Amino acid sequence: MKNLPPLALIAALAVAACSAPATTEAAPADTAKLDASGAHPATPLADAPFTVQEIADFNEPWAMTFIPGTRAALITEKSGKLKLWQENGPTQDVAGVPAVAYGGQGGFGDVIVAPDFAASGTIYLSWVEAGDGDTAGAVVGKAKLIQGAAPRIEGLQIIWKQDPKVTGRGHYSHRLLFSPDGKYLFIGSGERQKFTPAQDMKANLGKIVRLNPDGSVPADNPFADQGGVTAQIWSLGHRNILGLAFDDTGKLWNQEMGPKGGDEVNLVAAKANYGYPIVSNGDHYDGKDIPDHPTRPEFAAPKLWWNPAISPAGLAFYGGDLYPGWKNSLLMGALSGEGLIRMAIDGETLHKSDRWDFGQRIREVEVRDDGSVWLLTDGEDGKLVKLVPKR
Ligand SMILES: [Ca+2]
Ligand SMILES: [Ca+2]
Repeated sequence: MKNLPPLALIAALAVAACSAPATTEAAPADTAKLDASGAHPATPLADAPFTVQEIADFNEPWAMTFIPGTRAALITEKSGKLKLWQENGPTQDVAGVPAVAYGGQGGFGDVIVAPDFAASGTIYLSWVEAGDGDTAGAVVGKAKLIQGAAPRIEGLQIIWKQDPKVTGRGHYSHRLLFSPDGKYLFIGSGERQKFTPAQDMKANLGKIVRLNPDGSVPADNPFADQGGVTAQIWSLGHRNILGLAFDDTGKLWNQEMGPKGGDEVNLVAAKANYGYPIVSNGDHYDGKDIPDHPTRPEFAAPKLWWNPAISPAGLAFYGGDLYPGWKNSLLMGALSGEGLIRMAIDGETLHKSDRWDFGQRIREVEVRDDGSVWLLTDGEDGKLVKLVPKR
């Protein structure tokens, strides 16, 4: 009996045995300090559980979506082209796309397929439209994609517009996402670098809006009874939303480019106010202070934030098994942060699990139905790349 180790030691050995196996899944205790801070150090790409395979070249690619049940994808180029990339065929230009107001941060934006795409061929696109007096604003349209030797879209119909159009060429956001049940279209609508519209209920800027697939307003929207663009609003107090994703439990997450040192990932709730520009864990780029989130608990605080800035771009839920420990994560690209960030989802909490240093600006993250992760790198020599799991 006296040779048995004390109970505390047995417990410690048991914990050590449990945590010893090599895994990329960071336990909450490992990331608690990072999660509560803006810090998030990058690790070399060589340590990642994948290698990066370059697949195709694009000119300022902005967004992509795989066409369900195929090995093809639609990819927007900011200057105004829509490309149909095929794994086993040529990359084609899709004809019939709208003219876009290209400049600054704007041009062609997002592309997604409708929930009923298999039957209808419907896709949704966002782009920037010029207005009077050097103003501009994002719009969203739907059209039917015709594939084949000469792919094209037909019947393009604009279903939503940023209101009001304002001067400047920044913070359009114009990210699109359908709810998992296919009933609602969510649009990230940036505050157009004008700050105060994010809190203005008479503007749909700085908001996440929720629409029916035809662009009409769902009767159960939180501000539906107020009419006008107010009725479109699902959540407010956002800055520049560049990624939206549902997880497999139906929670909606968004990321947004914050002010200096205030990039955020939020859990999106109806009617919630995320506080910009009244509060932010970052501060204005001109040096002016913005009170941090804890000073105003009535505003919803980010689940995670980054300082220095990583400039988030793209957001995707990962539920697959191709990369060890990634199941139930959010994947997010970083522009100035030049990499890929993985956040483990733990109920309504997120953890800073991985940040890999690509040395390249990442614009878009997409998961194919075989569980493989694909990225678009940013810029005039942008690439479609595939993350090939290491064996
Ligand atoms: Ca996408
Ligand atoms: Ca602050």
